[in-house]
Amino acid sequence: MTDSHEIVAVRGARRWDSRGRPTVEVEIRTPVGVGRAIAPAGASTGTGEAVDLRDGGPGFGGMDVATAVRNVDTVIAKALLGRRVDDQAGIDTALESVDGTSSFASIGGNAAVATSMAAAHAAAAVEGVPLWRHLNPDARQLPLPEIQIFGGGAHAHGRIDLQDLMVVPYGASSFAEAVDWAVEIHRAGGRWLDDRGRLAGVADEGGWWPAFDSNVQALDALVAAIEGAGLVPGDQVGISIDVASTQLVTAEGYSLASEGRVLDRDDWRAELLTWLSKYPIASIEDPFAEDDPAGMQSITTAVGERVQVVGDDFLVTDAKRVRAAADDRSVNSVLIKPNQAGTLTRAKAAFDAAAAEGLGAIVSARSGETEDVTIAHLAVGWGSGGFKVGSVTRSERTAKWNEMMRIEEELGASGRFAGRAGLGPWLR
Ligand code: 2PG
Ligand code: MG
Repeated sequence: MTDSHEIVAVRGARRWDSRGRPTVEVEIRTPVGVGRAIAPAGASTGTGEAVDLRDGGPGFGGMDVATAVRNVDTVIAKALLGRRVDDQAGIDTALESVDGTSSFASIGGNAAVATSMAAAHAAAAVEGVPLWRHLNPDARQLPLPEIQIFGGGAHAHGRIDLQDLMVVPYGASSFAEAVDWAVEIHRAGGRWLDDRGRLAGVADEGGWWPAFDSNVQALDALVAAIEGAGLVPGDQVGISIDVASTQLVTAEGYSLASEGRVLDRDDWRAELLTWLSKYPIASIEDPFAEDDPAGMQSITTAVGERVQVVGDDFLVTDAKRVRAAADDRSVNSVLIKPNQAGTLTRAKAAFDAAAAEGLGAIVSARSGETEDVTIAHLAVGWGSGGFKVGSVTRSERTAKWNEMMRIEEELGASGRFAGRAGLGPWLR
């Protein structure tokens, strides 16, 4: 007799992401449960990430995923059929063996992560519980959201150098209230731009695409937006920026193209420290490039007890890199993106390494997303302090916020909003 946990079907399909690019969906069936997941995709990717398999050629800008989908239907299905769907580690190891590279370059990181997440959903479905509860029945914490107000960098054709200008509403009393506040801030930010004729559109993650003259003007506008929403910057709501500075590196140094300035490492550090002292910035991500650990270390040493310093491209959700960064004290928090790792097991190992080393963690979406809400469940099930999804517009973003609000309602009185503690243990 077939076991209710036995994988009886694995199927890939091409779907569309929020940038109009093809992506991989995987569906996994057991006799009693179905799990489905869709791979996200980054734009500002770190070189150490799992690699998405794209077909090249003339169609869809070379971004098609026919080969990755075929891999799901053939080699991946063959490796997984008959396995227990609740053996996440075994499934993820099987994906690694089928692939044979460290970066999933052969089967595709997109095929791997969608398969790994689909298996988790199928296992939860067999048990008849939500994924977060399957991951940890005792989970209680709702994470602190980082919510984008203005988008820039690689997500807005470099109109401004900073990639993500976000808010962390740590003074809110619940996750839902934190989103309420962000919506008002987003509205006030839009009004600020509109009044000055500086509203250029919407960036990739749903934040306003502003026509600012400088990065500092963007920070001024963000402070004004928080105040415009009737909230107190630094007291109720902090600013969070993702510099994504690997994108800024040129042969001459860190280039602020929107301001026509190139800074060497010392001047760049001084510039960042000025921003961090003048503005209520609670969190800064990738302030130095992925290959500049000394830069990361220098800023963490300077501000690490009052500002969350996050490694994204710098750590690419890799447990080994997380442990090395903890030894160097080059970050105090880690961004966790399942598709950078390629499997949930690897992503969880990076998350666990952060926790074991006393670092904070933020489960994060990518700039290319879909209706898939897996990360909301991972954030709660794993006990993440932070949760980064993008802005409060566009359904691929609101799908995640809305799912988190459902989880908060399900937890009811037993739920606990992380608030300021979501910024990680260094900042208590
Ligand atoms: C990041 C993410 C999300 P991308 O850099 O943190 O903002 O962007 O998915 O393009 O890497
Ligand atoms: Mg980033």
